[in-house]
Amino acid sequence: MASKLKALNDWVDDVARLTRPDSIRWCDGSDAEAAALRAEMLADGTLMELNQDTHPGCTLHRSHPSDVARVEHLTLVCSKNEDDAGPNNHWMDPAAAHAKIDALFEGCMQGRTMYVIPYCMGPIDSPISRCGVEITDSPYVVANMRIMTRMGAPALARIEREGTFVKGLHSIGELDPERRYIMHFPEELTIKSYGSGYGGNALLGKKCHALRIGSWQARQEGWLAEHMLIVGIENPQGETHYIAAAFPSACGKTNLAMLIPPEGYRKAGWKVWTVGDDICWMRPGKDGRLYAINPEAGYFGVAPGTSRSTNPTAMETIARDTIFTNVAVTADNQPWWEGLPHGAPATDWQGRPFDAKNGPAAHPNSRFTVSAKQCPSWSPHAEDKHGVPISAIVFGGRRPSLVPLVFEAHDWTHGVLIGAAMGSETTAAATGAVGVLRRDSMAMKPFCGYNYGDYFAHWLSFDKPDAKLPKIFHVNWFRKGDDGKFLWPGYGENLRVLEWIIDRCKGAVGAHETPIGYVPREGDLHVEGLAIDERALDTLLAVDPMGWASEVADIGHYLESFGTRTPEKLKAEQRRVAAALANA
Ligand code: GTP
Ligand code: SPV
Ligand code: MN
Repeated sequence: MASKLKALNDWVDDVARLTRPDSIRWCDGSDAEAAALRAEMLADGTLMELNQDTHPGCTLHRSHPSDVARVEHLTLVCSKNEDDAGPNNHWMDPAAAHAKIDALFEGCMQGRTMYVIPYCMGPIDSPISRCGVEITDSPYVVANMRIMTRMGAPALARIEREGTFVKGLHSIGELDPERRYIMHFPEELTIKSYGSGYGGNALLGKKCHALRIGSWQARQEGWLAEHMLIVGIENPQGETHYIAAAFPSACGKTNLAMLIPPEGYRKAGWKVWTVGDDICWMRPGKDGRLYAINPEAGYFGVAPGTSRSTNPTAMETIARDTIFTNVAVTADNQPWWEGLPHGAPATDWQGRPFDAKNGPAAHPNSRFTVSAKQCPSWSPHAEDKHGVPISAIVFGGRRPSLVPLVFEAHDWTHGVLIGAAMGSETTAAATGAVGVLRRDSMAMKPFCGYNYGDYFAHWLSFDKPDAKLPKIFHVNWFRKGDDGKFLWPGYGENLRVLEWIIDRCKGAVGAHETPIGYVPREGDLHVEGLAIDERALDTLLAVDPMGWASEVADIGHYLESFGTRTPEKLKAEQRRVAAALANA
């Protein structure tokens, strides 16, 4: 098979000439193709079958022990002009970058099969969706892309109709951390990834296309490509409000997107509908509201911490036909990770007999890949081609101190400042130290494909006279007490905070105005039936003016780090908040 599109055939030929695979396979996305690929991977050990009685259709993949997370220091944005990539990205001149990585690609697929994967990010009939083609020598990548995107014949037909597509070239190479690069050429709509087979480094539709290249395109075309979940909250009256929330990697997006209401809420008739758990593409509709689609078709979720008590919806979703990566297994070959109350690990994520001396049994960034359609709370509107209307945008991160449970921005400009100022402790989703507080504007630090200063200006540009923009909020589920324990129970109980957020959007509940924004007063948040003491709640809702004054001063320095690209309007907003704190 080949394509009707000459540009695609020519590119595939060029890549084959460079990488010299033994054979080329065009992926049509069919069940027969998936079954054949699975059989091959089981035969060569790429996949292992898990207990088919308890986990039908489930398999395990162990990645190379040095290849278990995104590699931010080896991820580059190669724009013509270095300033366009900005200090938030690593940059290389495009010609030098192509030369460097093409030397690695030279002959790298000898003895291997080269797969050509046409895919569509978003519902196949949606005007908001965009297509790409990933060329890879990893069958594991094919299997994951089949779950995570709309892959195969329908995507190819759309690409042939449109004539344009994002080009992604990937090879696992020799999996040598010294010979690993994830490069983006936004002006050429091109991605080149070498030397990693893991997640965001290798499934090029996800972070590379849908966020880094996507954010670049979104800026040019007037929309937003964001690291956000999308969730619909249906109240007992049957109204559904959609919320888009940006939390950094491993900070709770999947969990919030699949939330199970606390018992009292469930009995009263509250329901939660999952639209997306990681990426959100939004654009203004004719009525001035922002409409969002989930460009993905599956979840690549964090396994550790997922259990019947924290996320029963995810547990049900992953009960069958799921690829597990780097989890442990029990003696009877069931997948296992830290946080599961039952079972015990017999074999760790590297395939060694489990020994607590070697660290956790499952890698902290071990993941499941599963089709969104298996999610019991999958929204009936998740495939709407015009997207769902967004009522509120929520920012959040891991902040052990200072930052209250929830607060609301005064207006859009203040909300953009709150998003730009976001900070969070680093997690195992990327290689490097864990638990270090860093700024992660809009949870896009690893994913914004251009200069953050320009990105802030792009966000501000949505504030037009006819726009009916969502209200903006900030949450923090991760505040800790003096004993080092989380003060807020989190998970399902987060619905109480979402209820306040939705009521604020409707003008139906009060708040206390502070220099950092509107904060719920004690009675504004429904805490009936919640196991939390009053002192913890006081701490969670308090605003410490001294602590915030130094935080906001630090935000000022951070905004300066993007020089003249930071919009004056955002700097003025920072000065306004600093002055309000000084007078508080
Ligand atoms: P990425 O897929 O990396 O983008 O992560 P994510 O933002 O989807 O994070 P996820 O929902 O997978 O959660 C990551 C970790 O945070 C898991 O170990 C969860 O158990 C934990 N977590 C999620 N929500 C909460 C919460 O409300 N409170 C607490 N304390 N932990 C939470
Ligand atoms: C993240 O790190 O934010 C993820 C996982 O969602 S990865 O696909 O590896 O980027
Ligand atoms: Mn993510």
